[in-house]
Amino acid sequence: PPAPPAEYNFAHDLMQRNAGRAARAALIDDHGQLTYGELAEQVQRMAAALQSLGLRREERVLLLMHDCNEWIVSFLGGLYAGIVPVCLNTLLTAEDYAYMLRHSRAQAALVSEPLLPTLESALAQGPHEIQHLVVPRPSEGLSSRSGLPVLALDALLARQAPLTQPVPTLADEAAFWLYSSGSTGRPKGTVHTQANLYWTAELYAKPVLGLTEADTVFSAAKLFFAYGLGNALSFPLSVGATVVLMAERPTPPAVFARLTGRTPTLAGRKPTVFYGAPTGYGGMLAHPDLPPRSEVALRLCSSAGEALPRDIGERWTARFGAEIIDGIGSTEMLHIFLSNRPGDVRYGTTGKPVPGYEVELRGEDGLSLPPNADGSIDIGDLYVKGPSAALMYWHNREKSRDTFRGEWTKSGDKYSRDAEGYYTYAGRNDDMLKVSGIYVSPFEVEATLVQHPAVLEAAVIGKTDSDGLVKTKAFIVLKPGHVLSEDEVKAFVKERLAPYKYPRFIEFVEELPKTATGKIQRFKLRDLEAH
Ligand code: 3SK
Repeated sequence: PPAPPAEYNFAHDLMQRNAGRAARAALIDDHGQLTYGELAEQVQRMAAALQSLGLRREERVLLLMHDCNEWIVSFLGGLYAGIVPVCLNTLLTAEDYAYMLRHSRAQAALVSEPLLPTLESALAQGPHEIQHLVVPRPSEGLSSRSGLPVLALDALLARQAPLTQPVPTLADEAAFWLYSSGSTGRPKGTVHTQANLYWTAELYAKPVLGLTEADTVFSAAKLFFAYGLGNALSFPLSVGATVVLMAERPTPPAVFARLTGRTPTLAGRKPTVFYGAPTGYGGMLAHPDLPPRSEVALRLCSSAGEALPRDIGERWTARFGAEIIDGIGSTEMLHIFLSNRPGDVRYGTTGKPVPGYEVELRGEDGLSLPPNADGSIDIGDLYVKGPSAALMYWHNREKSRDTFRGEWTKSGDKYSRDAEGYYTYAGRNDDMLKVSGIYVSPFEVEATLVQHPAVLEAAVIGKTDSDGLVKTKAFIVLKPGHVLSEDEVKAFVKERLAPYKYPRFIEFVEELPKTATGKIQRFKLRDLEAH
């Protein structure tokens, strides 16, 4: 595909591509539908609305919403006006948001009403520059204890004249941020350009997934994840497809209702493409209400977030006929760069590099590992090169330098390659765990566990369950004379961290294995689990 011109606005590009599809359904959420014509107009009104609130090009606006049509209107409206949406994970705590408010210096927040109380606690925790809160479909008389004005998104849009010309942004201009978490330290504000959205759609969605305007797509992964953003925004809107959006958690019953077109707004329309994560596929296959093949219309499924166990892929395909295309991407590369291909799926592997990207396996000396005589490559650190890499982590030179190395980006994953060129996941090279496709730092969970008055020490590792999926396990040493139940431990963590970070397995032990200098030897605990 050709590189976009130096002056390039992704939202405007989408409008031009879809100019001939004004009457076709673009978005269907829990409340209703927006056609491509309506979407374009709303985006232009949103751009004007953000400007009317005093936001200027390159300033940031927080986007903290459950998936809905307004999420996409807000994101694209920001891009159209050169205003930078900072897309936040809706599952985090007030402490997390307080940091992001300070770090991003966002000037306004677009927030779903159920998330407002947590954001208000964050606003109360320290300095921030938020001047307006904008809420889609607020309840009557909604106000904020922060004292900031609360504006109803619909009314705000209705007052604007659409901005008919986009702000002339550059292809390389900072367009939006996603926060990425690491094993230590604060989340990193990953800054992406206008062109990066174009590249992931051109290199992955069209040639690998073969998305077309005939598709109706549905992503269990939410829009605030890089995976969900491509799945349910940039990919389908690049080809004129229809997107199904769901605000609630992707439980098996909620996903089944969409796959079978059974919600009131879908009225029988069934997704042809579904994107999920391995835990979600495993949960659905085990659920008693799993629909029969005749009730769904899937032609293709996608998986990312963690390696898809072979058995889950095989059972899903046996049930529905559709293959699951497993791939790996990253927040830093915006989407998938190594992937299986429809018609060439090797379950248990992550497939081959996506054309347009190059990958390299490097040894501990940082040099590319040479292939063995049969063409295979032993386990090494995965590096990737491609046009959708982020610019940097905002205000974090050290971590930016460590990850973005010239044309190459360090993924933090370990991989091997077989003689036929298929890549297989071999773990992380930091201590990060991926649980249900979301990063969890064992150190953060340990630091929370030891805050409990009965806990002396704790160590957290990943434990592979019977489906081959990684779950967190905590080993806990109690203070003498104290007792604690597993449920109490789980509740304690859930109250203090984003709830998905709580340990799924708990074992109380007398002591933890340590080095002579007192460092916890997590590898010994991992070995114990494995045998
Ligand atoms: O987890 C992944 O593999 C992934 C895929 C696409 C985009 C972002 C991520 C982290």
